Amino acid sequence: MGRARRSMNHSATQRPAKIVTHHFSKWLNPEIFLENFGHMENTLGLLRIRVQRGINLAVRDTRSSDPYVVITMGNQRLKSRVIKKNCNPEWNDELTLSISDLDTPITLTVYDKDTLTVDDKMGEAEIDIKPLIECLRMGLEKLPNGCVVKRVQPNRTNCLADESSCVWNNGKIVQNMSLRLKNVECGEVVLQLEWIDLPGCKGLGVDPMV
Ligand SMILES: [Ca+2]
Repeated sequence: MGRARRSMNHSATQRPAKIVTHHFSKWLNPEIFLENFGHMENTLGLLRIRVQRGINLAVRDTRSSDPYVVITMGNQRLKSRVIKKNCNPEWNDELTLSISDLDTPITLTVYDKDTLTVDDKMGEAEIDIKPLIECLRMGLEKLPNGCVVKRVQPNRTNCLADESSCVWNNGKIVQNMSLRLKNVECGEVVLQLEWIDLPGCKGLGVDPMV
């Protein structure tokens, strides 16, 4: 105690310790901040993934599954909550990745939560953020709400189940997509992507491509 007090008194006469993180905390909710701090120096921005729901997911228990979503990018791994006994779950969870390299693959995997055994896989898909990034780099401003900026068709190289659209929504562009899960008999996941610029980060830059 005495030692601690001496130390405090001593430091009071010195310059206060530099608080590195403070000015970021004003801009972020604590959850995002804790998930992403540590990558800031190379970060372009954040990608918020709203994992909305699953459709006709595979059965991995007797009659149903207890599905949750895991999103991985490089060494980041984010999990949604578990919805019990439901192959058409409504997660409505927001998972936020810190993006430092636009070419690092983003993988979404669905698992069935089990208590006594290892969780079973229920398929996976890649999330392609390139169309959204292209839209953001157009530097668009003040479009009418709901205005479609870009449409992306399902093809062999993406995992889209249906046409996906990048839409102007309250001052931002969001991309709505349904992903068809691979390496599984059935199932789709519906989600929405949104880019978040961070103060102090490099950002995406506006065209031309950098
Ligand atoms: Ca289970």
